[in-house]
Amino acid sequence: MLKEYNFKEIESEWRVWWEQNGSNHTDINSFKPKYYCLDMFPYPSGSGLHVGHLRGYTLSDVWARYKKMQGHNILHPMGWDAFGLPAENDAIKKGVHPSKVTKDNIAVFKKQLRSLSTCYDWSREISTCEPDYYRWTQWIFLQMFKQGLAYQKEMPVNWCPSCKTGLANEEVVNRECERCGTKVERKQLKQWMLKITQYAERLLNDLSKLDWPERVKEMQASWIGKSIGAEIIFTSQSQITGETITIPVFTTRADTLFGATYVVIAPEHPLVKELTKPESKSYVMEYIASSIQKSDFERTVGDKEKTGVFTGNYAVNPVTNKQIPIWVADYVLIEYGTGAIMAVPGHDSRDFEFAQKFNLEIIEVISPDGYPSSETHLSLESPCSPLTSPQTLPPLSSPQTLPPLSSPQIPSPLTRGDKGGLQSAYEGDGILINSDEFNGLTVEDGKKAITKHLEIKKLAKFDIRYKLRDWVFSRQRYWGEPIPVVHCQKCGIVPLNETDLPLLLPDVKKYEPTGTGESPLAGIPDFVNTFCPKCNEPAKRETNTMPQWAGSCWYFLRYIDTKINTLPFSPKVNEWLPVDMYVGGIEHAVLHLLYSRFFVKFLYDIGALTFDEPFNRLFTIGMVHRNGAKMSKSKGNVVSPDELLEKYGVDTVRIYELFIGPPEQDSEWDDNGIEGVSRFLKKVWRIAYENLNESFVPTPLMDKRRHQIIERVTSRIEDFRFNTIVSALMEYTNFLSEQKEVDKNSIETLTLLLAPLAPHIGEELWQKVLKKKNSVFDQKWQSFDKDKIIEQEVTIAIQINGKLRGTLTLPLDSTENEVMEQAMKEANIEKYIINKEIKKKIYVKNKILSLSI
Ligand code: ANZ
Ligand code: ZN
Repeated sequence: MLKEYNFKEIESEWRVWWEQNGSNHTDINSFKPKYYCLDMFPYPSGSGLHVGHLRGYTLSDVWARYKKMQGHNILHPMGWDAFGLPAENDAIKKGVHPSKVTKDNIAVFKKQLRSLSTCYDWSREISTCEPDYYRWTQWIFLQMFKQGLAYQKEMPVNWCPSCKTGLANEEVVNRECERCGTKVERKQLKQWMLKITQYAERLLNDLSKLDWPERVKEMQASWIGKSIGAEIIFTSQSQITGETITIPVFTTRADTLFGATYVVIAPEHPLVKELTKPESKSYVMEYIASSIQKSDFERTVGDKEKTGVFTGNYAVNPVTNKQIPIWVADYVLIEYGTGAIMAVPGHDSRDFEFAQKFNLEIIEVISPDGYPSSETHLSLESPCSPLTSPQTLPPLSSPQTLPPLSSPQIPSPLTRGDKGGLQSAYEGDGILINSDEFNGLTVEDGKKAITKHLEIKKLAKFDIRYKLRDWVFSRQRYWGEPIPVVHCQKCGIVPLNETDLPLLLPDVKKYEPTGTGESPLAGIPDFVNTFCPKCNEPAKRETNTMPQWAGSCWYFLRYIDTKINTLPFSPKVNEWLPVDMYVGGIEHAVLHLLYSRFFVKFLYDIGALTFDEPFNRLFTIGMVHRNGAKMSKSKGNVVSPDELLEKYGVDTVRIYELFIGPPEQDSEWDDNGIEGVSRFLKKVWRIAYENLNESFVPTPLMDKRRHQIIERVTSRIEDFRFNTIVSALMEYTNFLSEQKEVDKNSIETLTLLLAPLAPHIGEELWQKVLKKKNSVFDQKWQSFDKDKIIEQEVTIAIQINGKLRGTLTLPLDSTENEVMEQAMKEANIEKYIINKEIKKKIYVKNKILSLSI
C-alpha cells in the first residue's frame, strides 16, 4: 500500500522526536573521539537569512551528521556575532535601540536555522553582546594591555563619514567603507591599537600547519606581506643645523643601488622639514597638506598619476657617492619600511613613471643577458613643462658611457627598445651592469654582495619588513564592548580590576554616532566620570568601544562551556580544540580568520591555551548568485527559504542547497531546479514503500551497485563534492526504481546514505519502513567491499533471427532482463524489435542474447 510522501507530517514528527530525545545535545565528557564542526556565526542583520546564506549551514550540518555516523562525538554549536556596526546601523535605520533590534533579529535567524533542521546544540547558544560573554572579551583585552600589546596612538585613521567611525585597514575595500560603501576619509584620532605585528612571522609560518584552501592561505600571506631586503643609509645635510643626517631606506633590491638616482620620502616623514631647502619650503608644505588627506589606496594604486615635489636638497648614494635629489612624494607610505625609498627608475615601474614625469635620471643596472639595451642610458635633457613641476630641477648628471663588453652579442629584440634605452622599467631577473665591481653578478648575488659591502661601513644591514599593520582596535560607536580602562590625571591609563568586569555598556537613549570623533558614550556623564582603580581620585573612563571583530576572535573557545563564569573558557577547551572543521565565507580570509589566529596565539603565549591555531581545517563556501548577481537584498534578487520550505519541505530544500553546484564555487540559483530534487525524494519514498520485498534476494548487479554507491558517496563526502553526492544518489535511486523488487539491504543503504542530507526522510524510512529502533544518526556509516565495486564488463552479442545486429557492453553477470532493457535503449537494435512480438529468447550469460521474432 502506497503511503503518500507527506513531508509536512513526517518533518514535524521527527523534529519533535529529536528534540525529545535530546539527539543534538553534546556530552562534552563522552568517551567517543571528539569532532568539532563549526560554522562562522552570523551577525544577525535585519533582513534575515536567504537561501544563499543557508548553503553553508546546510553543508556543515551534513558534514556534522556524517561525522556522527562515523562514530564521533560531535560538537556543532551556533551563536551570534551581535555587537558592531551592522546591528547598530540597522537600529538607527529603524529607530529602535540596538539591544532590542539585535534580540529581534536573533529570534528571526534562530527560527530560520531551526526550520532547516540543523543539528545545532542550542543549549550552547552564545551572543557576543551579553555581559556574561563580553566580560571575557574585556578580560582578554586587559591581558593584552598588561602584556603591552594594547596601546594608544595618535594616528591618521580611515574614517567613514557615514558610519562616523574609524575603520581598520581590513575594513576598507577599494577605499570604501566595507559596511556601507561610503568613500573613506583620513582623520587624525587617538586610537587603541593591538600589536598584531608582533605575531607577523608566526602568523605567516604557521599557515603551513593548516589544512585550509590555498587561496585563503595566500591571501593571508600577502596580507602579512613579508619582504626580505635591506636597510640602506643615504646621507644628507640638515637644512636647519647643517649637520649630516642619515636617511635609511628599505629596499628589496639592493642589487639596483647603482641605479638609484633619487631618494623619495613620504609626506609624513619626520625629516621632511629638516631636509627641505628654505626656498622650497612653501610648496613642499602645500604638497604635504594635500597628500595626507588621501588614503593609502589613492596614493599607491598604479593608475593614479604620480605627484611629488623636490626638496631642493640632495643625498649621497653610498656606492656611487653621487649627489642625488631628495623628493617628497605620496606614492611612498610612511607606515611601510622606513617611510623613505631609494628610487630606481630603471627597474621599478613606479619610479620609472615618476622619473619620466619629472625628468629624472634613469640608469639601467640589470639586464637579462648582461648587455645593456643601448650604448647610452636614457636621460631626458629637455626641460620639463612648468605645469608639472613648478620647482627647480636638480642638475642631471652627464650621460655615462657603458663599459665595453667582453664578448659582443646581438641584443635580443624582445628585451630591447628600438631607439635604445629602456622603454619601461625592467623588473625581471638578470645580471648586474653599470655597477662597477659588482658587474656580472646575478640579481640574487648582487643583493647579498652590495648589502655586505655596505654593512662593513655600517651603511646597510639585511632587513625584513611586513605589510601587516597593527590593528586599530577602537571605534567611536555605541554598540560594542566598552574598553575597560580609565584615564587618570595622576596615573595615566589604568586598567580596571578584573573583578570589576564586565564593564557594562550603559543603557542609553541616544546611541547615534556623534561624528566628532568621540563615541556616544562620551556624552554620558554617569558613565564617563569614575574613580581611578589605582589612586581612587576622580578619573574618566575610556569611551571608545571595541570593533565588530573583537567578540568573534575567541567565541569558538566559549562553546565548550557557555555558562562558566570563573574563567573565559572551560579547561576542556584544550581537548576540544582546534576546531576540526570550520565552514564559512571567503570574505573572512584576512579579517576574522587572521584576528582569531592572533588571539589564539596570544592566549597560548600567556598559558591560557595549549594549542596555538584555532582552526585545523577550513572550508570556504561559494556564494549563491541569481540572475547573474550575487544574491543580496540590495540587488533585489533574494530568494527567501520560507516559501520553499512551505512548498517543498526541509529535506528537498537542503538537498537543493547542495545540488546547485560545487560548494566551494559561486553557483547560480535556478528557481526551477528544486522540482527535480522534489521528484527524487518522492521516488525514494515510493521505492521504499512499494518495491521493498524483505525476502527478495538481490541480483549480483544490485549488490554491486549497492557497494558502488557506498564507495561513491563516501569518497565524495570526504572531498566535499556534495553536489555530486546528490547526483550519485539520484542515479542509484533510478536504478532501484527500475527493479521490480528491491531487497532490504538496498533500502537500508539508500536510507543511511541519504540521511545526513535529508534527515527527516532518512529517519522515517529507518524507523517506519525498516522498522529499526534507535535514530538513523546513531547508526554506523556503511562500508563497502572493495572487490565488489570493480566494474567488470563483458561484451554481449545481440542476435536477431540469426543475424548479428549489435553488441552491448554490460556489467559482468547481467541478467536477461538487464540485457534486454539495455538492448531496447540502443536505436540500432531497437528498430528490429520495436512493435514486434518476440517469439523466443535464448540468453547465454555473459555471451549472447538471441531473439526470434
Ligand atoms: C629600490 C627598488 C628597486 C625597489 C627596484 C624595487 C624595485 P615590497 O616587495 O612590497 O616589500 N618601498 C619601500 N618602502 C616603501 C614605502 N614606504 N612606500 C612605497 N614603496 C616603498 O616592496 C619593497 C620595495 O618597495 C622597496 O624596494 C622599495 O622600492 C619600495 F628595482 O627599492 B625598492
Ligand atoms: Zn589614578
